[in-house]
This record gives sequence, C-alpha cells and structure tokens, in this order.
Amino acid sequence: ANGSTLAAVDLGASSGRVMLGRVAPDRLELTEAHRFPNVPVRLPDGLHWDVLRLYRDLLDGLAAARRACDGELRSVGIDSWAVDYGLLDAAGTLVSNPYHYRDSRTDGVAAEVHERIDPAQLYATTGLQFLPFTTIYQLAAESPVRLRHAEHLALLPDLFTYWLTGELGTERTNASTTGLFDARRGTWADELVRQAGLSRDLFGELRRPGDVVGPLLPEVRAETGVASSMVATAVGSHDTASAVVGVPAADERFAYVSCGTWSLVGVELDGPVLTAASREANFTNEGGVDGTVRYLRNVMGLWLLAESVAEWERAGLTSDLPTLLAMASDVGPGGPVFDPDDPAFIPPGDMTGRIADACRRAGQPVPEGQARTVRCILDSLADAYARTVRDAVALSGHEVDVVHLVGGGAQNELLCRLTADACGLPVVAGPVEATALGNVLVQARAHGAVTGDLWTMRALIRATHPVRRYEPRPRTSTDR
Ligand code: LFR
Repeated sequence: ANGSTLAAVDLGASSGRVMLGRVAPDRLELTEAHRFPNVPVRLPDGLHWDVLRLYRDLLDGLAAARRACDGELRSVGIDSWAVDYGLLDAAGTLVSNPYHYRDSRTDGVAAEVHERIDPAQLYATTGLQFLPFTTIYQLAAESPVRLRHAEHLALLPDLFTYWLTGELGTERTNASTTGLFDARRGTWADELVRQAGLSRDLFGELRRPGDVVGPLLPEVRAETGVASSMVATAVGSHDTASAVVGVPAADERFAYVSCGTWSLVGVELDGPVLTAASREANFTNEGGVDGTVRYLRNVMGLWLLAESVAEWERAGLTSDLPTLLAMASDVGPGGPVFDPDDPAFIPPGDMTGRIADACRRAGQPVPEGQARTVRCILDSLADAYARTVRDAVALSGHEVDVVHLVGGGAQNELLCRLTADACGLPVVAGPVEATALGNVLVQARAHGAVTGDLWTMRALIRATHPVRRYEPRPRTSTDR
C-alpha cells in the first residue's frame, strides 16, 4: 500500500476538531484542519448540544481537510463522547434536539429504573459502571410523546455519519455505553430493552470499527468538494475507544488515563469482569476496538479545573491556565484532597463552592485562593487515578508496569508528575491527540494503508510520536 489520507472528526465536550491523517506502514502524520468550540445551549426544557452547529463545523472541517491534502481524501471517521443520542422519526428527521448528558432531567430517574430492573441484573448483562446519565436512564426520562414519534435512536457519532451518508446504524464501542448492550454476547440486550419499555426497533444494525458505511451524499460532496470515491468508515466512535487504540504501549502490561473533560482510568482486557466486587467498585466493561474490553472507571477529570477557571474568568480573576498551573506547582504537597467522583460535580455551575463543600465533608481544610484550589484539584485527581489503577489491577488480575496518560491532560506537567508519584509507577505522557490517532489508524487499516493488530498500530504511534516520561519520586516525610 502506498498510504492513505483520511479525516478524523473528534468531538469533545468542550471542543471539536477535524484532523487530517496521512498514513502508511512507516508514516503517521496528523495535522489539524479545523478546531472549533462546542458550546451547549440551555433551553426552557433543559441543556442541549448544538448539533447543527457541530455538523456545520464538521462540514467546514472536511472542506478544510480536502484543501489541505495533496491527493484525495479516502475516508472520514467520527468519534465523540458516549451515551447521548438523537431520536429520528420515520422520515429520518430529528424528533427533538439532543440533550446534554449533564442535563438535570435524569435526576432521580435511575432509582425509578432500578425498581423495575434489578441493578445486579443490569451489571451482569451490560457490565457497565453506574453513571446517572447512561442512555437507559436518559430514555426513561424521555418524553412519551417523543418516544411515540421516534423510529430510530442514533448515538451522536452515528447521527453525524447518517447526515453524511444517509446510512443508519450503531457502532459497537459506543453501543456498549448505552446500558442496553450485552457485554458478553456483543448484541443489543433484547430483554433489557423490553424491561425498559422500549421498542426494539429503535436500535439499529451494529457496525464494527473498520466497517465501511458508504459514500457521502451528493449534497455533502457539493458543499465540501470531496471526491465521489470518498467514504465514511466506522471507527471506535466512542472517543475513549479510539483513545485507547491511540495509547502508545509496547506490551499489555499498561494502565491508561485518557485525560480530557473526563479521565477514563483502567486497563485493556480480553474479556469482561462481571463479578460482584467489580460492580461494587463501579468498574465498567466498555467495548474496545478489535473485541477488547475497556475495563475502567470514570474519574471526574479536568472538568473540575475547566469549570473553576470559567468561574474565575467570569469574576475577572486570573484565568490563564499556564499561570494557574505554575502557581499551583509552587504550593507544595500535603494539602487537602476530596473525592472527585462525587456526583455533585456532574452539573455545570459553581465549581469552587462545590469543591469547598466536598473538602468540608471529607473533614479537610478548604483550599484558600486560586493556587491552592488548583493544587487541591490536581492532588485529588492524581490520588483518584492511583486508587483506580490499583483497583483495576486488583479486580482484573491484570498487572501493569506503566501508566499511559493520553489526551489534553498530557500537556499538564504538574498533573503528570503528581500522577506518577501517587501511582508509584512511571507515567508516559502523550500523545495529546491519541483519540484522533486511534480514529485515523482504524480507518487506515480498513483501507489497507496499514495492516496488523492494535500492537502494530501502537508501534507506529511510538515510532512517530514523542512522549514524555515521568518517574515516580519516593514519598518524603513532608508528603501526605
Ligand atoms: C469521555 C466520555 C466518557 C463518557 C463520557 C460521557 O469523553 O466519552 O467515556 O463516560 O464522555 O459520554
């Protein structure tokens, strides 16, 4: 093969990007064609994603990618955060604007669902950690009128793929996050769908990462200028699935922290762990590329920092992240820590107030001022990562020698250093764009530009993308 040029659309909770990938067996280059903010919109009925704006930017990004590449774009693949969806009527039109998973409409809903469906049964079938906004709970909060009109449920990457191609379907890694997917059989969990009172017809044909979805619609080609030979290809459409493909590990003895708005912390396994201990520790078994299992937990992530910074910005205080991190690094160890996984942190809004409350509840002093608050957030995240890595290893029996930290957080040196110290393991930081790399590599393999398994792809990332290594420092008496 002489290589391929591919577009990766990677939508994050705070920004999206369209990346141009050039891939051959000894080549992996990623350049940014278009980056854009993702700004949710609050309507009287709740918090929504601005999906039309996102699609507009997706198209602009494809046009920019085509202009930036010398030959022709072979394919496009889309990934985004999980669980959220659009409902489509018989004509394929959106029944309503998709909701944001941080919307409060799911408050208290899980408890109602659990009265009808035993959470132990849910775990035994889906292997999913409990998160209040999982698709099954969002659907339970959905208006009955809308559900009556709905003929198809399209998870967001599948919705955008549908708009590009006219083809409906559900990519498996993202289906695995809905709470309606059987983790062992790899099919929709028909019995749960029935118990949830949903129509089985809502749930489309499953696609594997690497499946070619089809050519782009004429109107998409007209708007973006891409060739009629270009196709959409399914990737690990759950961003975390693509991120784990993009982890530059040399062998299976690794843990990962995929660090963006959320931090997804865990290990890669061959099969699910569905034990009672695993359920009690709230570990998830999400579907990975090539049939792997992403055995992990959601840690609240850089959302804690981003929301604090947004608050400071509104108040006219320092909001420059490098400055804040430099200040936090001068604070020194031993300060207060809180549990970042408290569901109180899920909605947007007054973050520093909630952090102060969490510290009080933990019997800790409240961090005073910006530097101490940033330090407290990072210390708390590093501790949570270390706890989660330890639990993942203990619950799965999968030993690790190294923690790979990928995504935007890899740029945060203080966080990487604190994580290495807390874990007592080396942290290998980078690539920042692991998700887009995982997206592009799965497409490249589908189109013959690379061959082989996840390890071949990871070797190519290692050969082309520098990382930074942080050795753990022994704890001193001044540390916690
Ligand atoms: C990360 C992520 C997590 C998922 C959360 C909500 O971007 O996809 O894996 O739990 O967003 O969808």
